[in-house]
Amino acid sequence: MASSEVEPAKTILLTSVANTIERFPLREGSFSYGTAGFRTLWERLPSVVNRMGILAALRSRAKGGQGVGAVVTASHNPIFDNGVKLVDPDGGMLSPAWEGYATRLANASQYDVLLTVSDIIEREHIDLSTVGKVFIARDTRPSGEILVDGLLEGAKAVGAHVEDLGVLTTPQLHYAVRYSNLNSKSSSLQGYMENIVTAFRKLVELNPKGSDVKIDPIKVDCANGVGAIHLKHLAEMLSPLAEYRIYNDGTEGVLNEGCGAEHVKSLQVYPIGLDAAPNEHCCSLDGDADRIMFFYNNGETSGHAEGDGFKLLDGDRMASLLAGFIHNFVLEAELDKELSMTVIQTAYANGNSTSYLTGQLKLQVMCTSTGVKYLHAKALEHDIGVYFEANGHGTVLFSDKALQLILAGVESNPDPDSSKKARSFHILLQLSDLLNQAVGDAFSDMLAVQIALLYRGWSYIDWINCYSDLPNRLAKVRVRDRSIVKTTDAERRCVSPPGLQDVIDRMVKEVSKGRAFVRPSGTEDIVRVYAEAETNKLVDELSNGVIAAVFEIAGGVDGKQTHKSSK
Ligand code: 16G
Ligand code: MG
Repeated sequence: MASSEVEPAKTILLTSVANTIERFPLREGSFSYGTAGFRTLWERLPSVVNRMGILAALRSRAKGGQGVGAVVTASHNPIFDNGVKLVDPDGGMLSPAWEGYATRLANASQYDVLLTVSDIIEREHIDLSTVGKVFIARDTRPSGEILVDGLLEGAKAVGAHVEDLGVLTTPQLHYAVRYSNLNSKSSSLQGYMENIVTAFRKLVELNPKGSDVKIDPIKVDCANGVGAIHLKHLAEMLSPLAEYRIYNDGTEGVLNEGCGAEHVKSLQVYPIGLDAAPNEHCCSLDGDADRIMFFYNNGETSGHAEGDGFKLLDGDRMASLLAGFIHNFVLEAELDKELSMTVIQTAYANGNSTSYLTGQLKLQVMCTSTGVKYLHAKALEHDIGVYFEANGHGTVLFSDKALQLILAGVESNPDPDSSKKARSFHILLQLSDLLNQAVGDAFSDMLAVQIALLYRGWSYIDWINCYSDLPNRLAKVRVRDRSIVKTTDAERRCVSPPGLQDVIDRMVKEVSKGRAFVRPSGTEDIVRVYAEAETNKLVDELSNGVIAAVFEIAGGVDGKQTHKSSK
């Protein structure tokens, strides 16, 4: 665009921004774009969501008009909350550099919005002759529809072409954005479904035991959320090959109330309404279906009625199952010398899962800070990056180099039955299709786990027997100002307030297999305290000791234990 045309174009854009933000006035500030975007009571959000429409359109224009996503969801939060998160053109999380703009815009007065938009245009050298493209989706929250209106208006005000994809899971939106820009797969919802269904079917056919196999039916708690809608469709497409029995589908219960991945993980109890007979395969999705927890009833009674026999298989278990499964085919395809493979975890990963991955499976393991964006970024540095948070977020990423080598292997070995090596190339190719390459996805993770168990002939009991978790505790402590708690070394060490880490170090040293860390939550106004040790008694002592130290040194207000992993 000629420079003489720039100023009029900018003036027109700013006028249009001024008009839209006037319709969605800021009532109060103090918003911060965290690991999950913005998330709070929905009534606080209309102005924020409208401004995120503006930012999404600017981001798209800054990326030469590539598609950008915006999803309205509050994941596992209560139904009266909502949130908004932006998706970059590669289908991943918004670039950290732009998170600052998001926070600035969300808190700006009407006038400052215009200044901020103008500043973003300058700093990011946005060519105002490009046209932006924004994909919008939302979960099933009743407030979603109202909020999407503001999002849509904001994006349109900045001249973006907007495609409202309706009610989708968060990973479906990430997928749509990624493949709208890559053109290598159909980015439509139908394209998403067909992609995973085809990969799953082919993987069943490639199973060395033959395609005439029985896949264990699975009971799926959908948290009364968006997962139910799309799982019904997926289940129809996969019937009668695999059977999904859907619970908490939203027709009666309330979103995330007494159910969902967060509920089963933190309380270690069955979701409401799902009756798990001994050894039946079960799982729980969260409210936007980007994380999953597996569980079963081992038939033992413990006197703890709600959680009798409850056994959880969390993100660490998915990491160990899928990493071992995939590594096996990398070895058989003789790609291990050419491809780097790494498992990425966070400090919350149970110590015994890490020992299993490094000791038994001989895999490299790395640790990053909490939050999908950190794990995803680290996974991208490797040819095969397996990343999972203990809370069930995660996927497996394949680099371009890995995909090229796998494809070349398939092309030179078109018959998968010709050798073990040939079959491995075919299996790896289908796994790279099945596992969502944009972000962790409860659907593709569920299907990948089913495939791994099928190939191995394993039940959940075999899976859980790979290793036993170290007893661990997770607690919340409310402090006067959680921003004084600062960490380093992937959140494993605390550098502020002074003296806290020394106390933790002294306590950890006293305890066999002890480990503990403290970090400020990115989603709640609290500090989290994690501890693990060889026995329940030791971990209780360690956890209580660290909680007391946080109280004393970081200015505690109140605290409680929220999760016991070993009953
Ligand atoms: C968000 C993150 C999740 C992380 C969690 C930590 C995404 C999509 N979600 O839910 O990865 O584990 O925050 O919460 O990145 P915390 O900071 O409150 O412990
Ligand atoms: Mg979620």
